Amino acid sequence: MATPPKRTCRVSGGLSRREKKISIEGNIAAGKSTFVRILQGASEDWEVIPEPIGKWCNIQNDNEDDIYQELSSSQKSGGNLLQMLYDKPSRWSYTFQSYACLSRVRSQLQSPSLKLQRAENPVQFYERSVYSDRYVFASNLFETGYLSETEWSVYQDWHTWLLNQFELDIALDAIIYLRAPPQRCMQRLLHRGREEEQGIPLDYLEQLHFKHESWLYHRNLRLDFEYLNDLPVLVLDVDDDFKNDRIKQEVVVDKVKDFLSSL
Ligand code: UDP
Ligand code: D5M
Ligand code: MG
Repeated sequence: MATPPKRTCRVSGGLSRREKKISIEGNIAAGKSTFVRILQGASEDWEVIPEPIGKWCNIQNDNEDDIYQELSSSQKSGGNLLQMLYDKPSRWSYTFQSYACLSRVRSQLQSPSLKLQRAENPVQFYERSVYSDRYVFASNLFETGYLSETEWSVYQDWHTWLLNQFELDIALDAIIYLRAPPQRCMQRLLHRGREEEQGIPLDYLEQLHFKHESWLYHRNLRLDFEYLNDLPVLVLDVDDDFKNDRIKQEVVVDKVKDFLSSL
C-alpha cells in the first residue's frame, strides 16, 4: 500500500511546512506553563517551546519551571531585566520589550526536534508569542505612559520588519487562549511566589486582561498582520483549578485534539 503524503500546514504566502504552530496565550499566572506541561505529556507528536523567562531573570530559579530555563554565562552577569522592568518601568520598558521579542524569536526559530520531524501530526506549542509581546504588553506599556511615542514607533517599525523576515518560520496556525479573571491570576501569582512579581498590583493584571479579551475574545483589536484576523482561537476557561484535577485535564486535552483536527 502506498504511503499517504505527509500533511502540510499552509502559511501565508502559499508556502507550507509540516508542523502546526499554536500559541498558548493568557494573563500572567493564568496557568500557561502548567497547561503546556500537561500537553507535553499528552502526545508524542507534541512539543513545547517555553517562554524564555530564564533569559530575562538572569537567576537560576529552583521552582517547578526550572526544566524550561537556560542561562548563558553572559546573561549571568547581565542583571535581572524582569526585576528592573517592575522596579522602574519608565526606564526599562523599551529595553525589556526589545530583549523579550529577540529572545522569543530566537527560541521559536528552533527547528522541530528529530522526534517531531518523524511524527505523523507534529505540533509545536509556543508559550506566548511575538504578538502578545506587542499587542498585550508593549501596547499596554505605551498606553500607560511607560513607552514614549518615539519608543513605541521605533518598536513597531522593527517588530513589523522582523516578523515579516521570519514569517514562514514563526507564523501561527492557531491560538489557545487560557481565560481567567484577574483576581484568580493574582491568587495564582502570589501562590507561585516569583520574587520579581510580588509588587504587581491587581490593576496591572486587569489592564492585561482587558487587552487579551479585546484581542482574543471580542476580537476587535486592530492588528497589523492581516492573517491574524482570521486565525482560529480556542478559548478555554481556566478559572477553576485544573492542575490537580485529572478528569479536567483529560477533558481539556480532548478539546485541544478536536481543535487541532479542525484546523
Ligand atoms: N496553578 C494552580 N492551579 C491551576 C493552574 C495553575 O494552582 O489550575 C498554579 C501553578 O502551580 C503556579 C501558578 O498557579 O503556581 C501559576 O501557574 P503557571 O506558572 O502555570 O502560570 P503562567 O504564568 O505560566 O500562565
Ligand atoms: O510571564 C512571565 C513574566 O514575564 C510575567 O511577569 C510577565 C512578563 N512578561 C512576559 N512577556 C512580557 C512582555 N513582552 N512585556 C512585559 N512583561 C512580559 P508568565 O505569564 O508568568 O509566564
Ligand atoms: Mg509561565
